[in-house]
Amino acid sequence: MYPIRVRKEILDSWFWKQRNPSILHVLDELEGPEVTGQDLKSTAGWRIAQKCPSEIHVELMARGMIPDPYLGFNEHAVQWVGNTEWLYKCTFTFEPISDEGYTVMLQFQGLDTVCDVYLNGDKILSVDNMFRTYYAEINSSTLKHSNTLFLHFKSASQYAKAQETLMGRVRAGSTNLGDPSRVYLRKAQYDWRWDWGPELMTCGIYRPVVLSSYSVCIDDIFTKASVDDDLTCSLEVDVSLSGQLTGIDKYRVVLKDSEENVVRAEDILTEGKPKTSRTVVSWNFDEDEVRLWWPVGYGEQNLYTVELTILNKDGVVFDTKTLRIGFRNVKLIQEDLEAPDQYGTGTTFLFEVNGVRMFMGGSNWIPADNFLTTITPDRYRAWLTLLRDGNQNMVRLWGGGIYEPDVFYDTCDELGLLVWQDFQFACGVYPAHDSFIDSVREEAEQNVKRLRHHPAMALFCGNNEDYQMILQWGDVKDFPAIKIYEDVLPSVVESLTHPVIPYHRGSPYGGKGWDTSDPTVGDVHQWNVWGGKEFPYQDYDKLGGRFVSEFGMPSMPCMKTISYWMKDAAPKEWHAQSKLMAQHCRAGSFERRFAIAMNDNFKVTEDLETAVFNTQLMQSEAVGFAYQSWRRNWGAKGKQYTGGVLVWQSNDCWPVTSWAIADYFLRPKAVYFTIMRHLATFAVGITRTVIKNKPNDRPRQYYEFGAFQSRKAIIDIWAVNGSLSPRSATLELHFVDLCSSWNHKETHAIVMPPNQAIELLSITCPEPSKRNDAPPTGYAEWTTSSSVVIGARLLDPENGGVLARFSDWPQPYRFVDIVDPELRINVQNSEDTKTSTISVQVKMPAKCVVLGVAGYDEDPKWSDNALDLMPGDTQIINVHGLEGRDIQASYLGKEKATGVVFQRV
Ligand code: BMA
Repeated sequence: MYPIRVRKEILDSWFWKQRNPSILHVLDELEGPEVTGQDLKSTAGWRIAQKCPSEIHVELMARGMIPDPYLGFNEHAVQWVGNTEWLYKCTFTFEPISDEGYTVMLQFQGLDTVCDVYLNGDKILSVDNMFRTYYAEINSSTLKHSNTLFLHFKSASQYAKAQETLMGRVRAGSTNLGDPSRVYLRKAQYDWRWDWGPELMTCGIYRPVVLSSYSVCIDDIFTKASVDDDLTCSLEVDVSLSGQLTGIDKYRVVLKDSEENVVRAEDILTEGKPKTSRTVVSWNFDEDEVRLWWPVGYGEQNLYTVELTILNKDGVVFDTKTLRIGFRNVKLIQEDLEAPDQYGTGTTFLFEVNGVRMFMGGSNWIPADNFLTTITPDRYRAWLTLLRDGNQNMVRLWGGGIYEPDVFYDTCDELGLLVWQDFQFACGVYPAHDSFIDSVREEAEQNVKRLRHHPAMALFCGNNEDYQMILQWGDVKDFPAIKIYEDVLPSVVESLTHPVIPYHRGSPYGGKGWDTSDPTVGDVHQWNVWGGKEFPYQDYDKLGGRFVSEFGMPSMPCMKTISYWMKDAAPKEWHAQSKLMAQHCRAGSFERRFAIAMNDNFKVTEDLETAVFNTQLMQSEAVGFAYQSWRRNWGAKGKQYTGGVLVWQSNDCWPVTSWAIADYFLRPKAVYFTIMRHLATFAVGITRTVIKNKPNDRPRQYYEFGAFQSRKAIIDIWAVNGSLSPRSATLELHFVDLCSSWNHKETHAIVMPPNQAIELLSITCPEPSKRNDAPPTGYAEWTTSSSVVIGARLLDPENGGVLARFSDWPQPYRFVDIVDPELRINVQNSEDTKTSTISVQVKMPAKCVVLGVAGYDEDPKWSDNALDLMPGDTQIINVHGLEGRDIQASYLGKEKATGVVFQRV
């Protein structure tokens, strides 16, 4: 009788060692001594691995043989690891499953990267693509009860350099990204160093090794879950098999909902003609038989499982496979706009899911660690939940990282986060010789097949910034990889997905002659505030596009995270411009760029904690202004000028100063909460345009106190209704003077049409009738609105509940005379002190009130934070895990929460 497929992950004891180049034949290393003690100086012997999957740096760290490269300057002390060859070995047992013919297959789901694999002394694979799964079919007669796998990893950096010598040096990125030879090797490009990450050339078995024995194997199931324009659903299931098909009697397909209820089940007889590939079922569903999957905010994330089983005539199972799917229809709509906006007309770039056009708000994901084997499923879930809780509905997986493991996409399906997946090419002139194309095609096919059933999958994208960089450099004659982006990848996506998942050539891409900065077509990466032309961030509203898939502002992480890399550092390093702070900041020209953005807006400070607060506030203000300005462009159909905004970047891969909105330890920065508020279902926004007595080149939002006089300010107020029904509300405006007791309140009844932004008011900012500090002689016409904070709230007309709030402060902040807000925080703990309700109120306006706790115990989770507070508007925050600890607060004007002084010596 043919047996059921046996599949086991090889978790038996793995050993590792450094290759000894004086031993000529690598296989002679196999019998070397095992080292059990802590001989820290020698890497000669075999040491038992902590676990498998395994990476060499992680093993070396666990043994104390290298220091933690995330601390201090240690990155530089571990560079030798990437220039070294490494060996792994493992002995595994094998049990024959039948007397009759069957196949034995070894599957390597992720080898990083250049590796020869030997089984019982014979070379079975020679591989060089980290993004592919490699298969080795084993002749079962060569297997014994006990078998040895032996893996020889070569140095990836040296391999890439050798390829470069053969094929020529190309342009790739800038000096603060890794060595250009990286383009020749299919290995995560950020390993070579990026402008937010260290240079750590990882090496090892980073994903499982699986041994399978079978007579028949389901190689693949292709689930074509379709949703028509009238929202009727259907499912076609294709299967591909390998092995000995003759004994197959039937295919059984079962569709279940998430509660395990069977929706449909069918046995399909082969009638003696089993085929290696065929469609097994084609089901059309009645209304309500299955429910749609929706992105977060638009409905439930209904998921189903498709279970396919292959049986013989006695009902014995050969193989079975289950995939979780969802019914949804996703389209990328690029159609003519009805009327021009500030950029012209052009075409939309927006996503439509199940017939609903949706504004995308999200962020750009990089790998969450340089050591991929250390990212647990729980950490993936925590990260993605953080994004979802931050009102994000899309995450873009950037092209210089990896195709993430299944758990990432499974979690996105569950949370309703749409996925924009770049193919793994970033910022370089990639080659296109035959063997490279073959490997890339295989990589693309495998990953598209692995990801296509996820309802969260919204877009495949050819690369990150390869078109843009070539355009910018202007001197690159040859762009061979165009074959990859315009031929290989689109045809893989087109032929292997159904309904076809949209494909976009590159990010950014659009415009004539691939003018990747054309704001009227395709997507744009807006790097002209941080970088490029270094415009003030107050100009973001003029720097949008049809879809802004990247833009960002960096900030320092919080003091707790800085303390991690500062471990044992001398007091003099606790300064924003110290050597250790520079070691943990990789952004090009960060000194000059920070200086511009910070000096424009904030008072210069010597104190590190104050500088941390100020950079986070700067990032929060800049990015927040961009989100709100660009969401304001989401108009009615025909006027959906901006279809989405994805900030650079969601996360960090080590503790660092970067564009991340939450740091390596998942500690959200102020900007995280600001984005959350701007992406809420209902949002309200204000811009202030200060009218000056003479034209000048300062930001429109600035009050002038130099050669010009500010006469008055015009305020524009708008709102966004992200729900699919119209909504009535009361717009309440509260003007509060920071210099006197003057204040003014007014309300307006409004109606917000569904799924769009609406302009509400354009008025002159009222001015305090009397100020304590009358302008000096000659300044009689000086506007007094320069000390007025404007609070706007959208209130539910029925019950007065707050639907949205925003406050606009006079700018620049360095000129604002802050007054003590008389902050009052009231904590009500639940009985077990796990959850607490906090009410926060002020007597005078407060900017960016950051609540926190002292010490290094686990951070509490705040439902909101980095609050702008107005008098008379108590804000309620839910906190999880406060556990009785005291709350500390910092805000503009009192930037130090801890009271601890880190002084420059
Ligand atoms: C974008 C990204 C990354 C980079 C980031 C910040 O262009 O695609 O390459 O890390 O900018 O410079």
